[in-house]
Amino acid sequence: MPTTEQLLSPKQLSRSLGVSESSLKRWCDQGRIKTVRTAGGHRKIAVADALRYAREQNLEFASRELLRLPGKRSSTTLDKAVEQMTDALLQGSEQVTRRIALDLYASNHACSVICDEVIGAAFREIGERWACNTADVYQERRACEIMQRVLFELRRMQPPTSRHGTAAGGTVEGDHYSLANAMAELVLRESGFSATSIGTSLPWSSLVNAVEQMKVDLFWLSVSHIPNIEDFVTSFTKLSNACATAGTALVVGGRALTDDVRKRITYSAFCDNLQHMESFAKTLRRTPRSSRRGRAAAKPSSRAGRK
Ligand code: B12
Repeated sequence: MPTTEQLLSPKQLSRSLGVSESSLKRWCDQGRIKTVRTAGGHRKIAVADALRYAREQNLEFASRELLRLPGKRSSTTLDKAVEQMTDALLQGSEQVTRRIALDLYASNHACSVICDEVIGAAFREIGERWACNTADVYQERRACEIMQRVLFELRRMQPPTSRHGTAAGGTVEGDHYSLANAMAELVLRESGFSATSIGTSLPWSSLVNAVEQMKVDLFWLSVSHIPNIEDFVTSFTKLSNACATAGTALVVGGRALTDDVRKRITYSAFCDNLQHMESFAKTLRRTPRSSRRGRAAAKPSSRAGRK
């Protein structure tokens, strides 16, 4: 499996895309495909940039080839992929799980769709089976470990980017749910943000420090578990105020943010899922950070889930 940093020659890439080498060199020179020059003046293309081009142009088979996925595609529909991924995760098969996720990526599905509609759905099913005692605790935990690694691999496939702004986020102390947090980072990176997860189970004071010091355009908080609602609401207000002062949009999501909790807190956008956050992030892309200062967290502004 190639890494995103690995460089391809125009000849290698033209073969993957099924086009002539001269056309490919022309596209490189026109800036349609990001190209670097070696010390000797030869054009080279990073796998990540080649993949991005293939995904933009809907070149599914080229993407598969660039990822060097062997054999036939694993899944034809998202529903089938959910079924296959649930089985693979419960069986502890990292190889099959990776293959399904990368196949979807190579088939040009957005990361937000893969996360919401396949991985999220597979974990809901695993949660059901755990609740009905048809899946053991170790199977659930092992599935999380596998998925963390697969998400990291998808992240490595992405080209480095910060074209549209900066983002950071995490979960608050007592909330150990790491997958949605990693997915938020992945999806924002795909939306062109330089996004950094600052981790899970962080003290509120540290979240506030991060907002003040990192000065990002968007701060996300994933909330899957709230140990004490009163404490949560009080501490959340401090985070919200810090975001308002910094001109940072505060985006929240997660199963623990029930209607009752949401009525008591202020944020820029609540998102039911990652596709909603992706839409919201797009609305921020053209707004210069300075013009949002002082009002981002004070007023809800998302079409994805206005408070
Ligand atoms: C894995 C898991 C755990 C793991 C997580 C480990 C890890 N490294 O992440 C651990 C071991 C921590 C765990 C513990 C517990 N769990 Co648990 N867990 C799950 C499970 C199976 C999957 C959760 C998950 O990661 N899903 C994948 C993510 C991607 O999906 P998601 O959370 O639905 O998130 C989506 C949206 O909410 C949204 N979203 C979420 N966050 C954000 C953030 C932003 C910014 C945005 C935009 C969107 C967004 O987008 C996501 C993708 O669509 C769920 C099952 C379920 N139905 O969710 C049970 C589940 C949540 N757990 C449950 C329970 C009961 C527990 C425990 C109480 C068990 C116990 N007795 O100890 C503890 C509580 C621990 C705690 N203090 O937090 C119950 C909750 C029931 C309820 N009514 O609340 C569930 C529903 C299982 C069940 N069917 O009964 N759990």
